[in-house]
Amino acid sequence: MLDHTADTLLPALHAIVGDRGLLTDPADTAPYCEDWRRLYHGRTPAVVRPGGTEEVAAVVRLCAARGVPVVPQGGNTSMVGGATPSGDGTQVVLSLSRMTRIRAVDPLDRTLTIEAGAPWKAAQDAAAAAGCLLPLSIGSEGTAQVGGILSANAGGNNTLRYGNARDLVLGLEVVLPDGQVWNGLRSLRKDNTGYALRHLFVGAEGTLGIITAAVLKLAPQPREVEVALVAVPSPEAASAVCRRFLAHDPAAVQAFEYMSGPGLDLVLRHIPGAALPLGAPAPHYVLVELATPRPDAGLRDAMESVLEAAMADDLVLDAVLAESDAQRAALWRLREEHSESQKRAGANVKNDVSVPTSRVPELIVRATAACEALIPGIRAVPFGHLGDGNIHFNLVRPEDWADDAFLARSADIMEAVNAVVAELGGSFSAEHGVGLLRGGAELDTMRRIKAALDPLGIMNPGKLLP
Ligand code: 2HG
Ligand code: ZN
Repeated sequence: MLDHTADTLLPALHAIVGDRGLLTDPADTAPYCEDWRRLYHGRTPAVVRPGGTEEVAAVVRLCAARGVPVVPQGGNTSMVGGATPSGDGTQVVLSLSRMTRIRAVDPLDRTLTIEAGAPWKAAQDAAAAAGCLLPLSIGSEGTAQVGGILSANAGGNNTLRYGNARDLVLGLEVVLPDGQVWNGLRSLRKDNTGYALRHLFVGAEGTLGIITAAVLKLAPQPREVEVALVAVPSPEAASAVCRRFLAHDPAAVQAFEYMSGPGLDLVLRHIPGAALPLGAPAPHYVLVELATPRPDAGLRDAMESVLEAAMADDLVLDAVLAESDAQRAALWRLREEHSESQKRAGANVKNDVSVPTSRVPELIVRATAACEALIPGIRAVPFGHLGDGNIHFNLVRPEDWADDAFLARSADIMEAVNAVVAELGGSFSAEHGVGLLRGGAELDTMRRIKAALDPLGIMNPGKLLP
């Protein structure tokens, strides 16, 4: 740790945020220095927890004046280390977790104005209480915060219908790297006044400034919802079933998720209470959710007729439809517990990749073969958002390997997966953030934007840009 940091920075931070807003004891700061996967480990002289936008701005001004790097952090659920400070103990963590106010809900304009530290679930609940839906839904929504979800441009389960986080943002309030506050909390659906600045900060992982509040776009609340777990013989069949649902009624497909047989098996083995509600295990599964605000849509008939026709064409092996809210939650749990069950099964390598939706089956088949050729016994457990082309191509270590030995092969494994992704015209970073593989004019432009907004390079250094 730098001497000046300990001697004069901490009192200066304390003067801004007070006792409640400053953690310096390593026992208190430790949880902020490690990521959810426990893969990234950092150190920090202080975690600051400002109580409002002006305090965030004052902290950033102070850090800018002293050249101290700032790592913004939300619920700390990143799977790619986006919010973990470096190991040299020089970076201050700025946690938004005290800024949880709902500033406004407007059911007429269908907007929600909310502070960045509110858990996403609180935002969803506020929308629901006003008779609206905040569409984006992800497994970590109880802990992940608004600012983190926007900074990672998270996707989640409903992207095929409503888009990703970026598509839900109408306006932002941002503390810039020099401590200025940009109040862009507009709720306009059309606003062509120059560059769309808000889109710079969404997906920027806090490298250009700190999002402190947002205006989010809401949707009508569904009146009817149907969920089915469907066993399918192949990834190709999974994809074909998705196309059939979309052809039947694109406006009703709320989620279309893929799970591999081995992936679901890990959930059944490692998650207490998880059970397969089908007669026999299958090689592949999909989870379909149909939803509509229409009162008369007949979703149950739609679900049954599409599945029956698909079964007659050998695209579906078996299916179960949820008969209650509890069953719907139990089916979704089989999908949402994939990450946790993989964590419990041993070291794993994650690849958050996307390809054009039509090429998902090829991705699954080819990347599985490539990884199995590389490391016999490796457990390929791909799953995710088939409907929008984003698959979590995760690999768990062979049963008899040590975690460290497996993690030492991470780069080889990622290379094998990414070679397939590249051939299919995909991206190796889809919805989890951070990754950047592009070069040339694209990378050059990004570097210039970074240099223009953050000339001192204090905002979340080392993330996003190599
Ligand atoms: C999901 O879709 C998340 O459940 C987590 O994006 C993915 O664990 C993962 O790799
Ligand atoms: Zn996902």
